[in-house]
Amino acid sequence: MNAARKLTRFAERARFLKKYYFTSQNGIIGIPGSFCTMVQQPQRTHGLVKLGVIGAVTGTAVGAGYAYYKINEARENIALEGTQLETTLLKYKPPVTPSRKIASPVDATGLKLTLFQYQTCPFCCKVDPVLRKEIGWSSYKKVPILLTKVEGGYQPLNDSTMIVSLLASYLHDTSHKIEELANYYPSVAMHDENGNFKYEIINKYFLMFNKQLPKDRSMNEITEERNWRKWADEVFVHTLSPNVYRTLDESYRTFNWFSEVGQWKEYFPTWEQMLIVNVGATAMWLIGKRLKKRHRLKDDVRQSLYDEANYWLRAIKARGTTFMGGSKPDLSDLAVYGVLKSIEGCDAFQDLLTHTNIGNWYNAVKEQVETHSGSVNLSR
Ligand SMILES: N[C@@H](CCC(=O)N[C@@H](CS)C(=O)NCC(=O)O)C(=O)O
Repeated sequence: MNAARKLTRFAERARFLKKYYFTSQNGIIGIPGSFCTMVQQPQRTHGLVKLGVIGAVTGTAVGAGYAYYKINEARENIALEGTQLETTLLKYKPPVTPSRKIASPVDATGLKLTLFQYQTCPFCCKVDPVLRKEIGWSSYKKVPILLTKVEGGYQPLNDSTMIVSLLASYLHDTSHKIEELANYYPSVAMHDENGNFKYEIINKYFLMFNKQLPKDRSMNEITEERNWRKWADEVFVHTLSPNVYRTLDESYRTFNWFSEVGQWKEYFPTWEQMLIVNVGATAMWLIGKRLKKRHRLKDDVRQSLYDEANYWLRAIKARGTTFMGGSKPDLSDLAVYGVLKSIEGCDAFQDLLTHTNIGNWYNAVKEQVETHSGSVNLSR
């Protein structure tokens, strides 16, 4: 009823407006003015006041509701602090077709693993779909996620560092089941240093040695490995985005490379692939500038990348070994390698090879990875 009345009034006004508009066009100057001031203006004032009141009331109600929701959410989050996020076993594997299957020629563990990842995400590359519908089944919304087939279902493992620590713990002592080990890495509710609420796996850099410390490694080496892994996540990785999205041109080249290695043309319709490249390249170029500030990179962001790479290389040099782990890469070598591998096709990576000596170390790790040199630890 109300809507019909409004529509009729609108039609009437439109007719009125049309009439005076044409009159004005015909040279009767001032009519539209009087039309406005004498006829329309009082009505508009009423309308405006009414609209203003409605707006204010609605705004206040929505604002109050939102504030109440936020305050409540903050209170609930504080109450959650220190509590553990329940991890549930999936009864069935989510119905997602893997984009590739890898059968390792040297794997003797019998583990059946499904990795949800972005091909060029630095966190994912540490462990090895752009619109993320593939992880719709998960309440954790980041990748990588590793789904492990266990007795009675599938155990999701979230967070690259936790995945690496858990698998390394498993390989150290296979007598513990994956799902048991997962219980040793609880996600605990907390607020970070900026007051943001999050779940964090506080011990994710720790391996579960199960009272059997590795015989060939000192406590100092184990602690160092942990610290360098943390450095890879908290410092080194933050030099990447501002570098690979440094200019709009560079950002486009980076996204085209992502599209190539992620085979986006194969997995997405053309419009989606083009949308991701165009929107992604522009958005990331803008976001890259913010990240540069947030992580206090130098004006010339390349320099920050080189500085951190040199910091890493100096530490290896001080050890006098090929890798941080000695004659074989340890988990910190693999973490830094993974982070860099994610930008292998970018200008920034080529510049890094030209301006630092990281190439020797990088290629040495690459050779170890590609020849599965770590597999000697699997055949015990
Ligand atoms: N701490 C996490 C960070 C993972 C992360 O931030 N992943 C990004 C991709 S590089 C992500 O999934 N972001 C959420 C999104 O894409 O919406 C880890 O190490 O796994």
